[in-house]
Amino acid sequence: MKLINCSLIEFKKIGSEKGYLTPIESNNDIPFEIKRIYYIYDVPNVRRGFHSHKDLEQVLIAIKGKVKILIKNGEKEEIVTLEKPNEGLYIGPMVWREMYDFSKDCVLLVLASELYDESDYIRDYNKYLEMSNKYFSN
Ligand code: T46
Repeated sequence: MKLINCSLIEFKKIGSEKGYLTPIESNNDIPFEIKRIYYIYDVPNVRRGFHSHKDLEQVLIAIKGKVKILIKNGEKEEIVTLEKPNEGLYIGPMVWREMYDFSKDCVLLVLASELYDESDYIRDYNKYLEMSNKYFSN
């Protein structure tokens, strides 16, 4: 991926005649310790997100269905379609994200490096541009 602080992670997919299993271990399969998980589902035709995080690291996985994720750092942007339960999108600090086009059945699982903290969010886009310019020019 061309965006700094973002990458796609392919998880193991262990299959047999019984179906598939994907294991995810803190620090092994993803680059941080998981302190929180949450999931987003039953999303109507709306866009969510519209923010960046100052420090939080997360991995987004469409464990069911399909969703598009727009990620940008002020200069570059990229759209990623998540639709495989064994694929995760790592989003590190200072990346703006918007999630949209959720399929009806989509369940978006998010693994996060920290507990919920509203003060880590940057929800104002102009403020984000100002802060990300400084962050990425270092
Ligand atoms: C992100 C994207 C991918 C909590 O109380 N605890 C939590 O752990 C979270 C994540 C949210 N909330 C509350 C805060 C809001 O009152 O749930 C409400 C909805 O959260 P928000 O509008 O931030 O949801 P999204 O879908 O825009 O963003 C979420 C995450 O908040 C965010 O960190 O990166 O998913």
